[in-house]
Amino acid sequence: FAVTRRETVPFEGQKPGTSGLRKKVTVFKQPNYLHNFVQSTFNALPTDKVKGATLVVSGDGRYFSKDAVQIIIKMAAANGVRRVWVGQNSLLSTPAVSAVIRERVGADGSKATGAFILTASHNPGGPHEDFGIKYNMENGGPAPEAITDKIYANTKTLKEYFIAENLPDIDISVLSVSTFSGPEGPFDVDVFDSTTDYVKLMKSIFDFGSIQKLLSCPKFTFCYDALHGVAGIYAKHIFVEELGANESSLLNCTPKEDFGGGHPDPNLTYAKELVARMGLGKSSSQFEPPEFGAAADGDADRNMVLGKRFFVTPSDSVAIIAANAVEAIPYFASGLKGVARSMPTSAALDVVAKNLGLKFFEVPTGWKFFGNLMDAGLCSICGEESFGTGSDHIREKDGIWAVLAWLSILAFKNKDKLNDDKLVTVEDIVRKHWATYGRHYYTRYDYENVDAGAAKELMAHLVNLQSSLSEVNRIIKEIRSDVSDVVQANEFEYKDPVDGSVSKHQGIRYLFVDGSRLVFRLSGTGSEGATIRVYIEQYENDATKTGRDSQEALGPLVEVAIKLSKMKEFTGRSAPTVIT
Ligand code: VG1
Ligand code: CO
Repeated sequence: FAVTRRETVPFEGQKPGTSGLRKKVTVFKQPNYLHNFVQSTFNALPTDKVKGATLVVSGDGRYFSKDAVQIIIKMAAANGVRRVWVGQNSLLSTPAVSAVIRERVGADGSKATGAFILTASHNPGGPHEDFGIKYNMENGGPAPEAITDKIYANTKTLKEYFIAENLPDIDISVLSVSTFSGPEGPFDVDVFDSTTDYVKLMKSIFDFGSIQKLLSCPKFTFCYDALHGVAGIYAKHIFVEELGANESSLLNCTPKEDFGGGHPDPNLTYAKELVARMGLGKSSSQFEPPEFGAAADGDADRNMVLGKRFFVTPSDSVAIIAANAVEAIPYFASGLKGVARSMPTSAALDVVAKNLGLKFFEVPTGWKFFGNLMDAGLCSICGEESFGTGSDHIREKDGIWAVLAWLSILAFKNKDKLNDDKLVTVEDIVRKHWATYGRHYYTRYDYENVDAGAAKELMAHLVNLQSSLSEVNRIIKEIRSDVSDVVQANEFEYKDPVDGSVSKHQGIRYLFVDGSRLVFRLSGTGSEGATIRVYIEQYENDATKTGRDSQEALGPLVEVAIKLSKMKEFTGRSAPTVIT
């Protein structure tokens, strides 16, 4: 093949957000739009991570992925990349990409040093919906800010890109290795099986035998909803082929370019079918829901865990996994190095860390911050309130891993009970956890697609208020006299303990005397307007009061959050788009 140099002009707004560049497909389809971002990424990397390197390219299979893969292959060839690894049909979950970078060894001993992941995660897909692209590094984790800042800077000045235009399109539906000869030597495209490496890694972490026993117990019923995302191919391989679950326990496990028209976001609003099946909808007393249910987002790094008629809030989920990991999961048998959560995630994990004497870290939103801690051997398990949970087996959150972790805990708690009348349930485990550690009532209100200017004004108003706590407390007392006092209010700032880098403006916090918290952030993953997230949390350690309905328990604080922020005045919204 030959290398063609094409002149181009910069596009505005190619700044990677919390997790890569996410835009409408119509934006990505503009001539040179994707090309510019890919070339800007190559230019931001050290030369040896491009020339002669091995890169992974794949994603959740959403609309436009197939075109994007061919473009990136041709640009990789032209930029001197030695080989590109593509999952069959360009499918690889985000956690599987991380696993492939870290674990896969090519036939000739080659190892990947990076990946382009093609996904907009939980955002809808299709010709009029979102596409996304992000770059992951040699450790398998998202590019740090130093790199994403450089990529963005490059996008603003880019004048040219390189592409092997006469390289034929690769048939990515068949497993194969194609070799081409270019000006700098050979170039390979290896289309490999999307699940093998990941499944092998999961088998090295969990005791599949004990999970299999649980799944084969007739009293234990199971349901998994991939929301038509890429998780489906892993669910089939792991839950059905390896662990013997019934095919009928899988919902929406065939990946679709438009996720069947749905919103591939595993929460109580968007995972409607699963929520109904698990008896969380109306009139659920007429049937017997499964014991355990779970869902994933488009790229399978998120998880929602449900019990029969019972929702496990993600902040509790990571705390419960951490509290039980050493006993229930072979990978952690020798102990946890430490645990970490993102700032807006509830403090349920903090209490576990304190009780077990574990190192604990609070980082900004987004998985990239956990990676440094893990690389330095400081953290084994971490999570976010946004349905993300994971461990140091890779450098991304991992939806299937979280489900296997829960199944392992259930298998462990039930190992001598499989013949009893009643199994220990998800709800039993969570209630017992609350009784031991106290409960962090938690909810998140999202106001999606509000006017970007209005959102900025609302945030500025909240920052301004922080200069006078007595004024804040006066306003709060007017709204609700039964809410405790704010003792501290600031914008969260993080200094990475490993590399010393500082991330500012990571969310506005109001901390109350009784341990309650209100946090306000603007989303960094949307593709249109702005999304305001309000995180509301209240701690209760009186064991007689941990069983309340969370919306009811949090009612007073929610009212304070909405009125203090002047949500309605700034945005015109009288209700959030999504409550989780
Ligand atoms: C959201 C979540 C954050 C998560 C990020 C990527 O970011 O809040 O916790 O890490 O999505 O998840 P933001 O900036 O919109 O709040 V994924 O599964 O969309 O890659
Ligand atoms: Co995701």
